Amino acid sequence: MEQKWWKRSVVYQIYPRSFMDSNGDGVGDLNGIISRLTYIQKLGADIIWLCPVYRSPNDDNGYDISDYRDIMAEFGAMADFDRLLEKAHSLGLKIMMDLVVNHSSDEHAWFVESQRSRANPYRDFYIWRDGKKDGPPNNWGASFGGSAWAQAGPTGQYYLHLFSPKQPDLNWENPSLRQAVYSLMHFWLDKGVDGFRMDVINYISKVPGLPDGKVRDGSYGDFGPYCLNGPRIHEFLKEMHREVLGHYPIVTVGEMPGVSTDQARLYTAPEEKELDMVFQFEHMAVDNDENGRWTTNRFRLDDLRRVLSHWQTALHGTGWNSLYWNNHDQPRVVSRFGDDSTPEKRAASAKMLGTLLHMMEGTPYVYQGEELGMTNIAFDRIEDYRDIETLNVYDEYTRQRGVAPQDMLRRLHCRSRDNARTPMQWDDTKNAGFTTGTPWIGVNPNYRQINAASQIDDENSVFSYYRRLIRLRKEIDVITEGDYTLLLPDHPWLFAYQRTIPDQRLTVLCGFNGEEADCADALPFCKGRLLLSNYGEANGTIWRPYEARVYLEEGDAL
Ligand code: TEU
Ligand code: CA
Repeated sequence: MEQKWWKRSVVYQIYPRSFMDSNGDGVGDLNGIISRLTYIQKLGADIIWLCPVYRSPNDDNGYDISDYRDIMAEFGAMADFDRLLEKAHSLGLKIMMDLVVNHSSDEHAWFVESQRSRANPYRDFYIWRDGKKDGPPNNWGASFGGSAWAQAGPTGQYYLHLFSPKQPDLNWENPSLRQAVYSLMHFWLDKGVDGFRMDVINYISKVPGLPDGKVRDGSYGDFGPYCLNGPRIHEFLKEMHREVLGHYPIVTVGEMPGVSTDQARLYTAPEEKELDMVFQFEHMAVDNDENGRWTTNRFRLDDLRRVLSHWQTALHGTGWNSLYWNNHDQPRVVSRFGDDSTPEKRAASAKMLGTLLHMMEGTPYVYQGEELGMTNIAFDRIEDYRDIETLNVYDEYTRQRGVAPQDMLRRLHCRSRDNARTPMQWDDTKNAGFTTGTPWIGVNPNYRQINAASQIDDENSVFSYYRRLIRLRKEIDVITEGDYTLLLPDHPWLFAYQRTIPDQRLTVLCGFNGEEADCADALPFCKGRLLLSNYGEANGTIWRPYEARVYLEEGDAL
């Protein structure tokens, strides 16, 4: 596999609304990001993934775009974006924009026109259908609850929205729509941005006829089989690559709920000329239960180990993995797969989880605050939550499914997207140094103990450990290129694997043990130089809580 620059890169994801507020209105903004760029540079990340900053009514916090060529008023102006780009580049940081083109906002000029009449030139920029027996065209349910169809305008027709009613799906069957998207992509790439993260990009090709889906739980049909990885998806992505992507030295990652390794290979193999990597979701479902995501269910190490190992071996030498634990849609990993019950276990397990991921093959993504060991939030009232998905699912489960409010709040504490969206914790001053105003969402009260100021100069902090992990990726070839072999596949609490190239062997041993334990099984693999440990040094077979060790063997005789 050719060595592409982004294979040794680490991406830092910024959710602008919650990152840094520069003007005291309680909402993060572009000038706030500019003021914190040197922090990201100190961490050692190479690329910033910027969640949507385009003009938006914020029904889904920017994932509902009303003008792809302008900046959201709350975040600043285009001049601020241009300064951010210039300053980032001057610090050696690249900027990856968030491209949301499966759907737009219903306040986009295209939709405002489209809903006027069947004959409007923009009608076919969206997916309009006649209803059936004065009901929606099919039984699909939307991701944020309710029917995936709504009516607008005087024609009585319905339009498709796989997310909220304010996020109408764009009609990719229409070549004019596709050209309009390619044109906006050129607009940003010609400004010098360095790539795109593409929101639910494997949703853009729908099965003709839009047939009813299987009704699973609740009363709506599943759109998945008819909208994910659809019949023309590769044709569309190859056209996008021909028309846009192939003309710039950029990096692309497709967010692909429901993608398999076989499909991921087709999306990311260089010879396919589509995308560079994908976000898969299998490891994000290991703690679902029979009711899906909305549960307090804990994961099983066997499942996590099996899924991550499968993706490592399936894409080795053919495609490329993105490696992530967190993003703005997921609960925080130290609370989810680690242990935030004490400061010591939180720090140890945060470092262990970082080790487990960053020593794998792929491009790692660090979500804002992950490098500090930031945790989930437990708001005790639904009124403290802000996320449309969280509010809708609380309403559905308490009013329609008979789940007690306190029980549903406990589930939200584990799975709500707002776990990732509380303000970045910069220091122990008011509002964690995020804003001098009233934050748009509550700050986690543990900011006094967990914040950047207390960690950036502490050699033993999670921040400093993440810096070492990121630096190792640039120094040790086997991390980028090595084969993957799972070790001790049945061990009850140790996740261990090896990466090898002819003259280097890396052995990574990560304990999910909550208490100190003896690990004689690990001893045969503890060979070579101890490259990194979250306890500083190794102590034979004694395995401290959430202990991680990385050994490196080098030489021709491996
Ligand atoms: O998320 C895609 C998606 O499938 C989400 O529904 C996500 O999986 C779910 O919330 C559980 O994690 C993307 C964006 O990342 C998300 O923020 C947007 O809300 C969504 O698309 C619509 O644009
Ligand atoms: Ca602000």
